[in-house]
Parts: sequence; structure tokens; C-alpha cells
Amino acid sequence: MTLFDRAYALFEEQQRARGIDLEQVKAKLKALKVETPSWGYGDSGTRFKVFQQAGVPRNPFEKFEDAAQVHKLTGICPSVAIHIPWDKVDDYAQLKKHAADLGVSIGAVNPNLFQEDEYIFGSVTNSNPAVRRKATEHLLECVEIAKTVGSDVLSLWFADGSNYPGQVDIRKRKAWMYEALSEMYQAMTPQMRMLIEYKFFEPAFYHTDLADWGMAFNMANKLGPQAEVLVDTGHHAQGTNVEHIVAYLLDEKKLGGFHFNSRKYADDDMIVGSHNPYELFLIFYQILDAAADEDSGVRKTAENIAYMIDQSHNIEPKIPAMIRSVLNVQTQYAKALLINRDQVREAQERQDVLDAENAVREAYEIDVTPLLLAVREEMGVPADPMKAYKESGYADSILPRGKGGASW
Ligand code: PSV
Ligand code: MN
Repeated sequence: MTLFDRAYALFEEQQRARGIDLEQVKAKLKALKVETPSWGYGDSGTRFKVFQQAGVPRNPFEKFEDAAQVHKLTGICPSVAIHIPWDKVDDYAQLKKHAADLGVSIGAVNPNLFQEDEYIFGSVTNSNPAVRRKATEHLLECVEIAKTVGSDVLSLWFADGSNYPGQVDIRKRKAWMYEALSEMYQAMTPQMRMLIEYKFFEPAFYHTDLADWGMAFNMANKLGPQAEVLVDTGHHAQGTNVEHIVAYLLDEKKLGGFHFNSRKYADDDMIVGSHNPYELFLIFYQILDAAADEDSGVRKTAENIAYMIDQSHNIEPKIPAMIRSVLNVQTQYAKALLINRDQVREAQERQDVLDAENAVREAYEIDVTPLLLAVREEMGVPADPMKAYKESGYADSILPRGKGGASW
């Protein structure tokens, strides 16, 4: 028996004693899929400076090549989100084929309505009807792109808002937002989902048209069953209980997806799980709880969540940063799978605060290394994807791309 086999046997015995079926846990871990963002592979920075790294992809095709490395080494990142026009190409069918040749596919299509001068006072909520029309046409263009590349997820985030009291008519803009989104909604195929993201500030500093989950939820409800809310973990004020929002939206069958990242102060876009891993664990706890709900609608919602990463790696090399992010998500998911929810419920029924809290926290404190090693071995991916990336030579192989690649 190798050291690894002994460690796993002990782990299995410990978990069996806790009432956990490891075969089920492993099956769920193998089924986890995390989408990576094309823009996470390009140059990025802050409003102070965009740093250029050597080897950064020069076009969307090269971004897919980098994303394919992340999938190859982790086994759980088979799709890549695109942002239009950052990833604009002449032939989307060709991009789709390129992705497939690399063993990945095109995931969520993200319209981009915040990079053009005309959008200085907003896009779909601009008081100028010509700008609103242009913005809506772009949303419709993205539905067409999604059809071409075979994607059924459209992720929407709007920078629209204002900086000063009195600057805009907030209620009119609310109506314009609905108008544009319902036109887009009508254009979608029955398989497509519109995921509506919210953010409380930045780049607008006084009001943002879709500022919080309540506004996104209301919009999704008004639009219909194919519209759902996207929770970007960085888009909340300090101290917000994100897992509560997650539980609420799941219960309403309106949680469509996540943009994972970590934050300290605001929308910092840092590696998910690096600053607040317990929050990530507690989010998964709520999702797994909903996935076992007696209401089949809630269960289905939990099963259909699109897990996506939305980060920019400004000071760290991008491909290993993405691998690290995916591993962090996988680790917290694994820990959440080890919560004995019957034990939690039983303590809740007894109104035993400490037992209930302990039943959740004790799973977080378990070292899941033996479990993850076993899963990776069964999936045929490296036991240590970070090390495997370092040793692969891929980082050197892309250096001839030079500096000054695509930036977000
Ligand atoms: C906005 O901060 C956001 O979270 C949206 O999802 C954008 O699409 C993405 O970041 C762009 O980096
Ligand atoms: Mn986001």
C-alpha cells in the first residue's frame, strides 16, 4: 500500500464514521464544471496602470489556447466565456471550431457596453434614443453570436449609472433597461438563458441602474423564466451576507450563475478563495442544501448553476493564477460536500446553536487533500496541477508572442 493509498483509506474511514458516502462525493466532484473567462488571460490592470506581461495572447484564438491548458490540467474547465467586442472575430464558427480542436467550447457570451465613447452617459439607459438603439442592437448581435457558437448563456452586466444627484431620471432609466432587455429576451431561443448581473457601484459612483440582487431579481421576474440572476461575489458592500442572497435566489428558482472572485475592499477581482475561503464554502453549503430540497424546481435551479470565474490577474502570471482559482473553487466545493446536513438539521430542530454551527464548520476544517488526489487520479489529470503547469514548459513556449497582447 502506498502512502497515498493509506492516507485515502484513513480519510474514507473517518468520513464513513461521520456518515459521509465518499463515492457520491467523488461523483459530484467529477461533475463540477467551472468556466474560465477569456479576459482573464489578457493584460489587465487598474485605472492607474495596465501592466503588459510577456506571452499574453494576442487574439481570441490564443486566449482559447491558454484556457485549454487550464482544462487539460484540472479537467473541470471545458468552457470559456467570451466578451464582445473584446473577442470579436470575423468568423465565429471558426472560433468555435478552434475551441473544439483544443478540447474546449465557447461558454457564456458577454455583451460589452462600456468601452465606447458614446456610452459615457450610459448604454441601454442613455437618454439619447440613438445610443439606446445602438446598445440594444449589440445585445441582439450577441444573441446571434451565441446561436452561431452554440452557447445558451448570455451574461449581462451594465456599467450604466450616474455620478451626481439630479444627473439623470432614475425611473426613466429603469424603464429603458426593461425595454432593451425584453427586446433581447424575445430574440433568444428557448434553450437560452439570460443571466443578469448587478453591481452596487463603479464606474458610476452615485447610482447604478442594476445596483443589487433585488433589482436584478425584479428584472428577471418581469422578463420571464429564461432570465435569472448572476451573482458576482465581488459586487457587494462590505459585510454583505452573500450566502444569504444565494439561498434566497435559489429558493425563488432565480439563481442562474456566479462570477467567482475574491475581494477585500470592493470589486477587487482577485483569485477566488484567496481572501475569504469560508464565504465560498458557505455559498456551496447553501447550493448543496438546495440541491437536496424536496421542491424539484429548487433542486433543478441548484443543478443548473453556471459557475464562472471573473477575475483579472494584474501582478501574477495569468495561466497559473487561473489554475489556482479553479483549484480553490474545487477545494471549497469538496469541503462543503463533507457537511453532514442531517446532523445540521437535527441540531437546528433542537435549536442547539453551537451544535448546528459546529456541524457546518467541522467540514470546513477537514483536510481534503487525499480526496482531491483520489479524484484527480480517477479523472486522469495531474495530482498537482500547479506543479504540472510549471513543469510543462507551456509558459516558455508562449514567450515568442512577446509583450503587448490583448488587454481587457
Ligand atoms: C464588472 O465589474 C464585471 O464583473 C462584469 O462581469 C464584466 O463583464 C466583467 O467584470 C469585466 O471584467
Ligand atoms: Mn462579473
